[in-house]
Amino acid sequence: MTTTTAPRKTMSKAAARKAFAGTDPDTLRGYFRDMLFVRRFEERTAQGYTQAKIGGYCHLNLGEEATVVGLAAAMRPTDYLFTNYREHGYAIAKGIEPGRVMAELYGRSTGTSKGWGGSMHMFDTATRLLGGYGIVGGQLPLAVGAALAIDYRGGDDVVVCQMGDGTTNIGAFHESLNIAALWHLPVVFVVINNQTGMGTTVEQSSAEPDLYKRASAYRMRGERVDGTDVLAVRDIASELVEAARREGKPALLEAVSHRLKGHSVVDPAKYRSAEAVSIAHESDPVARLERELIAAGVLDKDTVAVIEAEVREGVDAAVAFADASPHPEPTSLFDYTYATPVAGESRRLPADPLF
Ligand SMILES: Cc1ncc(C[n+]2csc(CCOP(=O)(O)OP(=O)(O)O)c2C)c(N)n1
Repeated sequence: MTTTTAPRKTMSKAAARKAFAGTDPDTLRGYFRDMLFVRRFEERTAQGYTQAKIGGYCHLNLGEEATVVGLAAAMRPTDYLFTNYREHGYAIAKGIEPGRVMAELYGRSTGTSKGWGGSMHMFDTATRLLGGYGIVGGQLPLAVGAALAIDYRGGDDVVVCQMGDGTTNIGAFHESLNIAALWHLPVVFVVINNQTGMGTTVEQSSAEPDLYKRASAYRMRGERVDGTDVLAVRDIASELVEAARREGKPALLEAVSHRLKGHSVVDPAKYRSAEAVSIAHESDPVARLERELIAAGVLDKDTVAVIEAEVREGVDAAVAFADASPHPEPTSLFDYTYATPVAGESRRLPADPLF
C-alpha cells in the first residue's frame, strides 16, 4: 500500500466473514459504536464552533476514527498517550467522559483542563492522556521523557505518541526517535498520515514520503498500516505496543487515512483536488466498517439504527453537560501556569509588579 492507493474495494460476504472471524461480534459492534461516537461528536463540535460555543483553534478527527479506536484497543488503560492538537477522539477513546471533553471545548470549568486548555490542550492524569499539544512535535520529547521515567522505575507501561505526517520533518521527531532507540525506551510513535500537513502534501514536503521508512535511520521497526481499517490498526499496534512493553523496543507506525474536511474547522480545503476529495470520501472508515459488518452478518440495519440513536443520545448528553457547566472564574487564570505555584503568585496579572 502506498499513500496514494485507491480505497479498498467492497468486500464480498464471504470475504467479510473471513476478515472478521477472529474477533467476537460484540467487540466488533463496540468498535463500530466507538467510531460512530467519535464521528458524531466531531460533527457536533463543528456545529458548536459555528454557533460560537467553541472558540480558538479546533481540529477534528473526521476520517481518522478507525485509527483512534484501533490504537485505543491496542493499549492497556494504564498505558500513556500523547497526541497533537487533533485529539478529541483520542480523549474519548482513552476513557474520558465525553461530557468533560465537550466541556473543555466549550471552555467550561468541568472540562478536562478546567476550561483553560480548549480543543488543543486536553489533559487527564486518571486516564493517562498526557495532552493535547499545539506546538507541532512538542509532544515527542515529552513522550520520550515519560518512557524514560517508566524504564527508570522498572514499570511495564508503554507510551503511545501520536503525531501528524507534517511532524516527521520537525527536528524533535529525529531527536526523539534517536534517544528512544538508543536507550531502548517503551514508546510507540504513531504517524497519522492523512496526506497533508495543513495544505501541503506529503510528497511536496518530504524527501522520503514513505514515512515509516524513517524508522530505519534509527534501527527501529517501522510499519505502515491502512488507518481506515480498525482491525488492521489494532493488530499491528498491539504487536508494537507489546514489543515495547516486553523488550523495550520502540517503533514507528504510519497509519494512512484521509481527512474528510479541512485542516481545522475554519479551513474550506480548496487546495484539494476533486479526486483527492472523492478518494477521502470513498475511504470513510465509519461507512466502510458499517458496510463490511453488515456483509459479514455482524450488524443489520436495525442494529445500526439502535446504535446510532444511542450514540446521538450520548453526544446530546455531552453537549447538554457542557452547556450547563459554569465558566472558570477569571481569578483562576494563572492557577495552573506552574506545577508548584508560588503562594500568592497565581493571582498576579501580566505586567503587575513582581514585588
Ligand atoms: C512548531 C510549529 N510550527 C508550525 C505550527 C503551525 N501548524 C499547526 S498545524 C500544522 C500542520 C501539521 O501537520 P501534521 O503534523 O501533518 O498534523 P495534522 O494537522 O495533519 O494532524 C502547522 C504547520 C505549529 N503549530 N507549531
